[in-house]
Amino acid sequence: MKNQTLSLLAISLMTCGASADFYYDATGDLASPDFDGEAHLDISSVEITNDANFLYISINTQGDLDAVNWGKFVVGIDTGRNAGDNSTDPGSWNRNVDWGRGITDFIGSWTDDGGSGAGAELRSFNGASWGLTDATSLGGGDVTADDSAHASGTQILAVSLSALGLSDGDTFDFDVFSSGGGADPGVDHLSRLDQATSGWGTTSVAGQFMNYTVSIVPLPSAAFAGFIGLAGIAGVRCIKRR
Ligand SMILES: [Ca+2]
Ligand SMILES: [Ca+2]
Repeated sequence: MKNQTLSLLAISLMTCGASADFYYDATGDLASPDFDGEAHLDISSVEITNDANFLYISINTQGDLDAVNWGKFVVGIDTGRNAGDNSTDPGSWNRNVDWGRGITDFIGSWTDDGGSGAGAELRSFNGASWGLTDATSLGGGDVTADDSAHASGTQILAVSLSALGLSDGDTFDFDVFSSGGGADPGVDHLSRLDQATSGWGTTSVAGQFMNYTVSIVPLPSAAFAGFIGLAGIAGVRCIKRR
């Protein structure tokens, strides 16, 4: 049994890159009194995984996204394909955010339709200016948003690896923040366990970005997949935190 346990551990370590990476955040790290009661903006964790074509990002919050009719979630990404940009407009989707560094791409997403849907857009910096790569309203397929887990507080996004210029083995840095409309700050940043801003009128400042490495693992054979399934390790997670 001991040898089997060790073998299963070895398998889990080998397949870790193919399962979701889990990045936790503190809860209750929103400034009072401005953000009191805004549990749907309180990020508790983010999970990222990928397949051969897409990056999948689940942003978990403390609230019920079906119970509110507003809320934005922005994923800032630095792939390193150019020096990046830290401008507010549009580098933080016009929000009052200081990334503390340049980013090359961001996903701006919304949940503010009363729970009946979700949307997102993908914008990228080419080294000189920002451009709109795709949006759910355009339907190009490079970015999608899923509201199926809104009741449990989760915003699910998918973004094309090729649109980000990423392939197997590439590592990128990222942060995620929640926000409201207009020039609101990042109410909660995944990159910070403490308060990122003191209130609606104050610029939020990101902490140290986290990173994710794209790992495209060939599908296991049916027999091997069955073994993994019986072993019950499908839920293995790589837990990361700055
Ligand atoms: Ca939080
Ligand atoms: Ca935080």
